Order: sequence, then C-alpha cells, then structure tokens
Amino acid sequence: MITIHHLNKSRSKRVIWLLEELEMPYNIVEHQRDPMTNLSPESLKLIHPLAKAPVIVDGDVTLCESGAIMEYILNQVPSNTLRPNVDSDAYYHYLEWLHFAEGSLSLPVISSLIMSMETRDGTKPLDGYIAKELQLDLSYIENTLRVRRYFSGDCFSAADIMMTVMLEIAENLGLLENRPKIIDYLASMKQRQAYQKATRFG
Ligand SMILES: N[C@@H](CCC(=O)N[C@@H](CS)C(=O)NCC(=O)O)C(=O)O
Repeated sequence: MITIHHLNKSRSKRVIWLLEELEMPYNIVEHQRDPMTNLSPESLKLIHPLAKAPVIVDGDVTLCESGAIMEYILNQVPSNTLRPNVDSDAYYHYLEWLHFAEGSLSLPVISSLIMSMETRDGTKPLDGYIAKELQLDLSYIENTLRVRRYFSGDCFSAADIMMTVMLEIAENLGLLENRPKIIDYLASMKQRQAYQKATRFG
C-alpha cells in the first residue's frame, strides 16, 4: 500500500486528493512545518534527502515530485479516467498542464509567496530561499550522478535532455563550483551527436 508523507499546508494535498478520487487505500504519515521557519521537519529528511512534500513510499519505490507521483499512482490503475488516452488531443493538453503547474507556474507564484513574507531583520527572504534551494537541489543531483550514469539509470533518456538544458544554464551562471559529477555529466552530454546537432541552431 502507498504511504504518503504529508506536510501540513503543502502540495501533498494533490496526492491525497488523487488517491481519494481513485478510491485507493493509503497510509498517511503527517509531518508538521516548523512554526518559526515554515520549513519541513527533520522527520521528512529521514524519508528523502530533499525533505520536500509530497514523498510517497510503496515497497522499494520512494518518489518525490508531485507530478511524477501522480503518474506513478495513475499507472497503478490502468483503467482510470483521470489521464486522457495517449491517442487523444486531450492527452497533450493534460501533459502540458501537468508539467506547467510545477515547471512554469510555480516559480512566479512561490517567489511571490516568499517575497510576501516579512523578516524581522529586514533581509530579503527570497535571497536566502534561492541560495538554500539551489544548494539542496544541486547536492541531490550531484549525489544522484555519483550512483547513476544517467538520470534514469544506465540508459540515456528524455529526462537527460530536460536536465541537461537547465544544468547548462546553471553552469553558465557559475553555479556548479564543487560539483564535479555534474560537470563531468554535462561534458559527456555535450559529446552526443544529437546534442551537437541541436546546438547548431543556437
Ligand atoms: N516540485 C515539488 C515541490 C515540493 C515542495 O517544494 N514542497 C514544499 C511544500 S508545498 C515543501 O516541502 N516545503 C518545505 C520545505 O521546503 O522545507 C513537487 O511538486 O513536489
């Protein structure tokens, strides 16, 4: 049975909602935000190094990213009606909005949320947030690439194409100091013939 690690007032509501729509059974482990910092507690870090909600655990699978978790759950119920058929026009609308929520919309919305928070000492909360999140994400990526050649395992996949283009931006901004695995990975991606063909277009 799927266990959801739920953080109060968080995106993990998406996962509970989906499981309820599908009438699937689940266990829930509740984690409470630190009342001072609003951040997740240590208990969530024990489940996943990013310490973000949602995280699900199902047997050997531990998965973060709410969009990926939605897909995982839908795969458990092939007859579900919550994911349009792949041969329909609706499927591509579905795919676009599924990724849009976290891919494009969350950056301006969450930045606005952070900027709306007051700090007692007058510091800019967004600066601290970006620095912390960046190091957290880059450490997670660096550690993943220590144990895997590609993001999904031993084989190159579309996930590598998605990740490489964002990591290149980070590299160009000088954000990859002390990240040898990411730098090596980017160098190997840039060797790919298809990457080089794509790069001809600027
Ligand atoms: N893109 C991730 C975002 C995860 C995320 O940022 N979760 C927030 C709650 S909505 C969190 O755990 N915040 C607590 C923290 O950063 O310490 C997803 O969709 O799952």
